[in-house]
Amino acid sequence: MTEEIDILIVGAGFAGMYALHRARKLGLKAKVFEAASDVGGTWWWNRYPGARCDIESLQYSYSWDDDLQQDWNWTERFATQPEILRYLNHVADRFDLRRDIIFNTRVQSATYDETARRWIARLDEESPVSTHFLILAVGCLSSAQIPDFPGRDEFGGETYHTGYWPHEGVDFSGKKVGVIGTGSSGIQVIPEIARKAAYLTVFQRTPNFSIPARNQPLDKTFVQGWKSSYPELRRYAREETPSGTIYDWPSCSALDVDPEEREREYRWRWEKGGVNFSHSYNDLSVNERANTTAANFVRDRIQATVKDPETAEDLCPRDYPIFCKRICLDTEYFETFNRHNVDLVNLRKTPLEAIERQGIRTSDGLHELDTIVYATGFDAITGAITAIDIRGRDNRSLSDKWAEGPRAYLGLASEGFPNLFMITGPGSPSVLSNVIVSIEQHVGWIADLLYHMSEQGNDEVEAQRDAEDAWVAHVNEVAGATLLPRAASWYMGTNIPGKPRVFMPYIGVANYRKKCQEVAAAGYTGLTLSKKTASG
Ligand code: NA7
Repeated sequence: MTEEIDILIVGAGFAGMYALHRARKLGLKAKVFEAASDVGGTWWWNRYPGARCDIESLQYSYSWDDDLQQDWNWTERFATQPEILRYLNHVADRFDLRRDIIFNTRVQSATYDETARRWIARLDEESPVSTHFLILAVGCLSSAQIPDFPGRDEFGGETYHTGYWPHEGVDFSGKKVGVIGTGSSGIQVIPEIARKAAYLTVFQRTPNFSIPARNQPLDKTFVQGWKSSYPELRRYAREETPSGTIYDWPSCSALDVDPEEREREYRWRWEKGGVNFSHSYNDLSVNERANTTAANFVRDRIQATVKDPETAEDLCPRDYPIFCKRICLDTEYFETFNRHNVDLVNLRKTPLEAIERQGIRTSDGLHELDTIVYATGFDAITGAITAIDIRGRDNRSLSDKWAEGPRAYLGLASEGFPNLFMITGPGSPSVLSNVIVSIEQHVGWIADLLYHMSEQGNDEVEAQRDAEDAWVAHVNEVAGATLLPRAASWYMGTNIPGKPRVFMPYIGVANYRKKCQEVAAAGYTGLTLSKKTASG
């Protein structure tokens, strides 16, 4: 039997949980389907040692319920994965969300029935579900990737991916461990493994810029200050910042000040720790000369920290501008390479040739290992969407439509796929924002649209082709005015062989929000809202 509901939400992370809450407020029958066995999304899967958010906990949290934000007490400046998961469990209990979440169930496909104006979703084992609206809350970094290294399956020891970490944890004591990948996940997990393993070999293809997090316990007075000002701080983050996050925003160019003053500015931000460093000046992401001053500062810190000069040089990024790949935050990452049980293998000098039964072979020989940890990232932003076989009008597949790169109006809806919404989809600020701010904005905007549709008696909404094309061009134009497309990054899809090279996120939270508000105020321009007639 096919169950009939109003809204099917895929994913029970921050986005899906809030979408469920808002759907209930609209009086709609909503269900969430989640592949994991509990809530949390990204934070359910990524439980490797050292996993921690890189946005401050007082900002990386829901703002939609004041009692919730007043009652919950974050304990650290940057919350650990277990603490974020505890928070999401608390939210699930507090708002009784679990009764409408079906766990351990993956949505395999969704097909639009143009006559009924409904989606039919097929699930792992259960009967199909018919839903009026389909909301993809699948996360931007949830489709973990292990590159197709020759001999990958031949390895005789244990293997793990940071994005699929076992719940019972991993005991590295006495082990020879290899980590492949030095993005945010690698940079967080490497110091932790180094402290436990007998020997750690880090296999690095591209060095990354990383800033010390300088995590610390949160001071009660500081927290109280935030809580008492939450309404204004949240409003400011949403409406007036480029990233939905409050930093010490700069007022001038890095080139407007003399080198001594610039050094002082970089140094105090470096000592303060966190992503604040990225916002030292207002042109670091658009002006190459300005950017180089910050990159040089970080390279100098790496050289000053890492004792072996060759290792230090191997750890220095030299072939792309700083801030053009996601900046990493670390706790003693570079210091880890001063340990006697840690070795860095620069895969640019000695490429990885194969994985063998006993370890990893590079061009300079076999590195014998008991355990390999893949910190090799994700098919970001689109991977978890295209993993579902989504078929819209005329049975057209979304993956086919996106073969040359993702296309979505406002990153929310794609022409040919009516009544389907993406939360933090390609073409929205998503990963270039405090993603909770973006999630709340998307869910709120969709809820307002659904309310508007029911008031007007409409039952179908679809992005218009022209509006979508114009939006995709705009996303590219905004990105093209910055240095960001200059780096090979998962923002561009370059980490996945064969993925189209398209800059996917929209740069600018406040501008994006204004644009969405204008669209809604003008009666949802760029979208066709319609009502089924007797003739269909
Ligand atoms: P990232 O940032 O995509 O990092 C993946 C790392 O794995 C990166 O260093 C890659 O090197 C490396 N990698 C990927 N494929 C290969 C191959 N084939 N050979 C060698 N090395 C490889 O993923 P993370 O999980 O660290 O972080 C993702 C986001 O999650 C992060 O920004 C936070 O927002 C949370 P490359 O740079 O491609 O040369």
